[in-house]
Amino acid sequence: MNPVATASSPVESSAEDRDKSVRLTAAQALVRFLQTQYSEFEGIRVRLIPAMFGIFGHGNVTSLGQALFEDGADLPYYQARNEQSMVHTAVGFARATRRRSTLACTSSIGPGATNMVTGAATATINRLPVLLLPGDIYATRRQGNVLQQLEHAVSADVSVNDCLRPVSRFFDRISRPEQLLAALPEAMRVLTDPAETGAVTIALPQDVSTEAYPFPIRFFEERTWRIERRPPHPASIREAVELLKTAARPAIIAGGGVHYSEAWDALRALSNACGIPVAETFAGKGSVREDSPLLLGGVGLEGTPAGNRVLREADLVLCVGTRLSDFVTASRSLFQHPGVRFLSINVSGHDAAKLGALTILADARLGLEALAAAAREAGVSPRPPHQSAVADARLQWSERLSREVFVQAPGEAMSQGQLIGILNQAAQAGDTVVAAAGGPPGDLLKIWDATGGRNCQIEFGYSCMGHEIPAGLGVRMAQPEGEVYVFIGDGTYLMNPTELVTATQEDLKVTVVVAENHGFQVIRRLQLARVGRSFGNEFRVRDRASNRLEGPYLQIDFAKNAESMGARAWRIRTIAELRLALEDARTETRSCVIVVETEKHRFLPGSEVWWDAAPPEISRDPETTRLRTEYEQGLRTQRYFG
Ligand SMILES: Cc1ncc(C[n+]2csc(CCOP(=O)(O)OP(=O)(O)O)c2C)c(N)n1
Ligand SMILES: [Mg+2]
Repeated sequence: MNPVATASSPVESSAEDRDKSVRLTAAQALVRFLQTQYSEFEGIRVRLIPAMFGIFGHGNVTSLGQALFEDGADLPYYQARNEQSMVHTAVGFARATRRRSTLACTSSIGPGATNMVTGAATATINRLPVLLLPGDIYATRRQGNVLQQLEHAVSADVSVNDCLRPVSRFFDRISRPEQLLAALPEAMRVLTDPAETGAVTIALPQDVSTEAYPFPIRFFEERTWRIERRPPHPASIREAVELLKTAARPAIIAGGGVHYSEAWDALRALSNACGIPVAETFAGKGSVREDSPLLLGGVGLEGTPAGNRVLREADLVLCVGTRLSDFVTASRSLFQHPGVRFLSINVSGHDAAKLGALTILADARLGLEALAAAAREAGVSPRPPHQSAVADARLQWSERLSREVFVQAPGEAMSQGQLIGILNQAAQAGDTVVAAAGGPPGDLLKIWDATGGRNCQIEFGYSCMGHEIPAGLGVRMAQPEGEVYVFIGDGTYLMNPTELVTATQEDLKVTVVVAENHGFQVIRRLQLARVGRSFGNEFRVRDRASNRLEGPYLQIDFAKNAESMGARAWRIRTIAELRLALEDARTETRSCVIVVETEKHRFLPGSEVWWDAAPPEISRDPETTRLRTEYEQGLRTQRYFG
């Protein structure tokens, strides 16, 4: 089923009906309201919230549960296994629809609600809309303290749902049913505002959500929320083009905003016309849709050495739709040109102003188009020395890839780099790979070829282990065609495999590729680089003598676990087996889990940048002390840009 395609028939009421009202409970009003909300972008109208996920408890079963049963014909209800997961599903769905649409998530009070906090943070940090509907404690309070109520010693009106405030872009607690009349339109506005969007939380006290109120009929009329493109101010374009005219080594950093604004063509046009190379962030991966001599790949800590070399020497950096996190800027140590200037196109003033940039507060496409037009008028053209430096950096990296990454090291298991290479070859136009934590996101940023329609959805705003499988379900709900590859480590699989049950229940096929490297290996790699000792990161049994996790590696049957939830599973050791499994998986209708034994301590070449992750200032271990000194040297490369 494709919930995006679900649309109710228009609800139109006559002028005299409009002032009439209908008595509904708060939950019934909410369910009816959600069924008449649409978003519109570039003339395409879709249901803003086409479905609701949930897990019922005493906080929502008699209210929203009843309302969905009686009034929810156009709001299909999906059951999740864990409240955190359902928010991740909504995040995956929202990203795949490029923020035109999202899902609602209902939870009971207490633990169900707090389980959503991590999902909410994932949504808000990634600037992706989700609607959260946690149950809440009684408003009347005549019952005394209810099951799962936190009794705050000095703030009687605080409930655990207040934990959702800092991770929400809008929060309201409905202590009277009629408050929905104000709260819900504001919730929809925030969800559809490109600059403000994120998690929106409407907390529903258990008693209030079953209470009735005469809601005006007009409240339930269809409403379309236009997602607008903000045009740039001409003055900011004039200033920006002055910078472009004089720059000798300009470079672009393309972030998630390029995708949300569908600015791919505008990006390519500006890049080609002015000869500006493009590096991509995690969220911006795939911004350059066809291979180009100006595509540098990833930037920053998990970027390519090619991208980082060009950015290191850039004298003008044009940041488009990016939050410029430390992974992108290498903790603000990447940009080393003494006179480097920054230009930012962003819908969010907060992000635009970072690094003391000259800001173009605008939609990415409109900003890029205006800049390209102004640059053409000003006669900005490619600079040949810059072009050849870019070509040289690209060539060096691609040679290194064939020499060091896509080759089998003797006596070793398959490397994660080889695995990604095979998966990339198997992927076709319209397929999507999803990743969030462990080695996969960084390695995908570095070597996944996202051109030719092989989409890459990396959640690296929160880099939340456990996001991936549920998010894959969300992608599948938005994209009925093409394979959805969820690429995760064994640690992430163990944290949250259970939405595979939901995949089976709803016939939402995902293909999970698990790199089994027997531990939290990316963190062990960091530990060795910054502390110098391996401790507590591998999946090994306790060694009695050392009393540490240094015994034999655990034997975990991931395939059996996946099969128990209705998936088809493979255990893979060789490249030939992997190719065959991926072929079979494409024709399989069930969800698939391909468990690949990968070399534990073999990593991709580094990105050749520094990162601010500090070793301890004090240690009795000379190796740790040495690493601290090395770190402090790197600290000198960190710069202040305003
Ligand atoms: C919920 C959560 N807890 C902890 C972390 C910190 N963390 C980042 S990567 C990682 C290891 C992941 O292990 P695995 O999935 O096996 O991937 P690998 O590192 O082996 O590639 C951990 C613990 C996180 N990102 N998310
Ligand atoms: Mg692992």
